Amino acid sequence: MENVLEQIAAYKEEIAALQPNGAASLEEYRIRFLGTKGIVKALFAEMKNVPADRKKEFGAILNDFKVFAEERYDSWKAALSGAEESGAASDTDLTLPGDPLPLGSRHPISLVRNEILSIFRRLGFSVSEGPEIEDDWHNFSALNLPENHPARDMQDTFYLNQNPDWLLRTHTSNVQIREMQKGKLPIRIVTPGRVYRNETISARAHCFFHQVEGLYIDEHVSFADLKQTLYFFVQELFGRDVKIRFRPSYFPFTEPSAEMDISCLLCNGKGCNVCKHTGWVEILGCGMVHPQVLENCGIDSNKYTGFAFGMGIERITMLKYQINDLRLFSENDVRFLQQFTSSL
Ligand code: 2U9
Repeated sequence: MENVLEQIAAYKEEIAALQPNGAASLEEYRIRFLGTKGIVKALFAEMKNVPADRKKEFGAILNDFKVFAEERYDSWKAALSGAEESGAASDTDLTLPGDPLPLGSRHPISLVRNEILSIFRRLGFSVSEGPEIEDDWHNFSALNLPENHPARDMQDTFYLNQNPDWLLRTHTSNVQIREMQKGKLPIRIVTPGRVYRNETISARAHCFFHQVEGLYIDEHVSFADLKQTLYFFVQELFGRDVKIRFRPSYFPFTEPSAEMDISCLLCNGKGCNVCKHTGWVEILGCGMVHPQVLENCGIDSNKYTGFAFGMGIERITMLKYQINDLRLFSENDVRFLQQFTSSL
């Protein structure tokens, strides 16, 4: 019996020194001490070998030990489940880096728009935006396109059923008109945005697309300022080797008007399918703001002059990334969209 008492004292010391550090070691403890084939059960089985006069004393010591072993188990278990709830001491290693979420990529139109805006920001232009649903005056009349003007036919328009004076803007020039009406000069803005035209959808045309237009109005603004600004712009966008040329054109809102070509990026001006063997590709339209447009917005055209330009972002994106079908931009096919990365 003395041996057994010594053994119980040793077990008590062992248990006092134990610190199970997870569910697995706690279960190991339970099986070893409290299980049906465990130490406590085995010690109770020793009872039959204890002399009758010491059974009471042995029983009390054994009971104490059993209660001690059970209490230890209960308190460890409680501590462990509390710790698991707060995330500690579980099998999860919280110091491991998390599983990365799959990152999307920017739409190529957004990438090129951001690149264009960043170039003009560096030249001192600020970005201005306005409504896509517009009234006839801000979209047409103020821009020298009075009712029944043949130039209105150039841009087939979506009108709203509720009110034939309302339409989906056909260009972002409505933003410039609204800015000019505020009467705060000088003005140096670029206006990115979505525009709408009633066109049959094909590889080369769509019923909506994106533009960036620009406007600079101050005293003494000249066509030379326009040329230098746009030259800087294309060199930044396409590289230092790009060449430019201006061709005379006609827009009702600018006079004189021009279209600007750049040397073909694919064949370096030698002639290919993209430039239709001319060596040049058109990228934007521009001109000096028509004095009548200035007056329409309350700006004194004797004192102020300005230049304006407009470009389709889809067209520039197609040239930059050699994309041959406009419809790819609005189909949201991830196999197409995943191919574009940029820091902007
Ligand atoms: C104001 C005055 C003048 C903006 C201009 C163009 C020439 C032009 C086209 C390029 C391709 C439209 O997207 S496109 O189809 N734009 O050629 N845009 S000058 O002129 C303005 C704008 C606002 C107050």
